[in-house]
Amino acid sequence: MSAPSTRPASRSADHGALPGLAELCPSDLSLEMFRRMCRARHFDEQAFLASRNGWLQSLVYLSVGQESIAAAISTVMGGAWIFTQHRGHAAYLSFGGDIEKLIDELIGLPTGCCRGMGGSPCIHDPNIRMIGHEGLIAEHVPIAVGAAYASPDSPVVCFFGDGAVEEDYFFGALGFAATHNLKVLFVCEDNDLSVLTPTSDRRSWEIHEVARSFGIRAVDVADDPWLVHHHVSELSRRLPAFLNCRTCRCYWHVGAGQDGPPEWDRFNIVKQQLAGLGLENAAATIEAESKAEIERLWKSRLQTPSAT
Ligand SMILES: Cc1ncc(C[n+]2csc(CCOP(=O)(O)OP(=O)(O)O)c2C)c(N)n1
Ligand SMILES: [Mg+2]
Repeated sequence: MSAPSTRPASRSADHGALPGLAELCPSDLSLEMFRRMCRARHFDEQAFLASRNGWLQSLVYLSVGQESIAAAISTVMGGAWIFTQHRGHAAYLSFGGDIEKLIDELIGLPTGCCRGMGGSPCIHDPNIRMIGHEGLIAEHVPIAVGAAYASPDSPVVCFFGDGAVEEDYFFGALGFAATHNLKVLFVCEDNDLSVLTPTSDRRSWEIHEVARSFGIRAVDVADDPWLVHHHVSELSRRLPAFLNCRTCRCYWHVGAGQDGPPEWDRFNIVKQQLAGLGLENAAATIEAESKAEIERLWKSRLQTPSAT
């Protein structure tokens, strides 16, 4: 029997919505999550241009469209060890990574966060407790679980994609974390694509249900930052836990281009919601300042003598 070809109802910007969360959230927190989204969005819009102009040494994997997940989680779990796979710019920047060091990394300079040797897919920076991956999808998941086993007092946030969860070693890692009650928040950034193949063509099961079958608490929601913040605040009290987060990437799997319009763009939805909360001006100021700062830093780093 062939797999169903239509998108499930869970592929929606409102999946798992809880009405009133944004209204209940303190304004400072709403704006801080948005500030982190802006950092990632405007960084990657500049990375897009730099890649298109041929100024980057490495392949570039953009987080555009997916920024809200790391932005929200980092406001709950700042200071945790962070493991990501190739689409890690938003996590790096949301968890306090240095913008200039990330630009330098993409340009291939020795002043990059990984000395210019890892590039976009392997961001690694011990200064913010971020461990980069090597290239095999999900290979960092057993390593993240091992880190939690070795350091039981340090929580770990492990980001991966919906394609990565199909690797066999992923399941072993999940089971080990459940058996040993390890402090890991597993975060699936579920953009419904493994390169260009949608989930419905790849598998008939849901990863959050697999996590539950191991006895791990799991939720499956869209990438609304207030919703993510709400669930992670609760889940992080008792780890391990699993968050499957439905999201959309706006650009190509790798490089600077667009496959087509995304199903939704959370960044613009959040801006509209902030306006509805009476925070339009504050949000506009945050975005303008963030954009100007990031553009200035990109321009300045691209002009360093060793950048060409
Ligand atoms: C073990 C392994 N198999 C295949 C690949 C080739 N590959 C690179 S990225 C990718 C898709 C990853 O999809 P997902 O985990 O959903 O992350 P996304 O790119 O959507 O963020 C694949 C199959 C790989 N790097 N490693
Ligand atoms: Mg994916």
